[in-house]
Amino acid sequence: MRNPLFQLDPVPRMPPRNAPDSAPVSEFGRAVRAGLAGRPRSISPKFFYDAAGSQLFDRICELPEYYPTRTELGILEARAGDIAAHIGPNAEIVEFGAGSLTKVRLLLDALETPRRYLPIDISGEHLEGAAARLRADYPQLAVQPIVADYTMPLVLPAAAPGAGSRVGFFPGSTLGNFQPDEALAFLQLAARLLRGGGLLIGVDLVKDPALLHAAYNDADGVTAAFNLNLLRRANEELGADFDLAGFAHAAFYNAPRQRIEMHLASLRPQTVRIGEEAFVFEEGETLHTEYSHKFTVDGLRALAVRAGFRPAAVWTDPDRLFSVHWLAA
Ligand code: AVI
Repeated sequence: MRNPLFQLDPVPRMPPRNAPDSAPVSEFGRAVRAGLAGRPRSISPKFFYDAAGSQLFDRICELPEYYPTRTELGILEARAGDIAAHIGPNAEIVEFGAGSLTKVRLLLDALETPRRYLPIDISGEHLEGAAARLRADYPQLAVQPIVADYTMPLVLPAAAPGAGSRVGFFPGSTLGNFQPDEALAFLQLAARLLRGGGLLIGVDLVKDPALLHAAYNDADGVTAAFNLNLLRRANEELGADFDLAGFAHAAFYNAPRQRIEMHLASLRPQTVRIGEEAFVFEEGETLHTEYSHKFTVDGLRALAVRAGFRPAAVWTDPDRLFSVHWLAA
């Protein structure tokens, strides 16, 4: 189940392993070089999701320690009727960062005569395949994929004749991977797009740090492999010479900031080269790769109000691990 944060620009044709990155510099190439040159060193989590990273993320979603996916699905399943009542008939669903279009099926099954589904994803190929499978299973539904970066202002097609309200769908706590100012900007953009309808959004809740720690430090090392895949990707696509054994996955809960932080820590002094450029790492120096912010119910609602929404309903699981909010726009 892929619901990639922030999405990738289309993956450039790959040069051979460790070949110099002589092609026009990709967004990934620019981001890696700038991220390594900056202090603190940092690369956006949107670059996790190449084909290998997306597969690793799918495995994360199945891990016993990683509760968000199954907990959110449980909420959507248990509360589908109530959610559908808030949304109403003939809805037009807009999914932000739609990935493989799996969670939306729970919603579509519960809604009364959903009219049209507009999944937005930057990866066109992936999106078309998933849309074709959805069309086959929901022949009455108009499925109209939109290949775009949903964090950028975008214009949606005019409402279909007879359509009910326009409903955004943003599951998976992907909002938590934004910086706080980016999260607000995204919600403001969504509130404008969805005026007259609303946003159904899933966000992970603040909880016992031990549970959070385990979710991002699984026993099988899948999250570590997901994190380190960024370096493998840089080697493959940019001709970098990261020694993957020279870096360790580091994930911890930053309680004051209510977020998991993921980093890659250099295990020894080393120099990494990309083409002509050299980047020196001290032992213990880190490259930041992801924030995963956690929310309180009230905190998310307050943020939504600042963005122009009216929080209308919230559903959680019995252990209050995760929350799904209906925000009227
Ligand atoms: C996609 N996103 C909401 C995941 C999260 O939990 O922040 C990405 C992830 N990173 C490590 N494990 C999962």
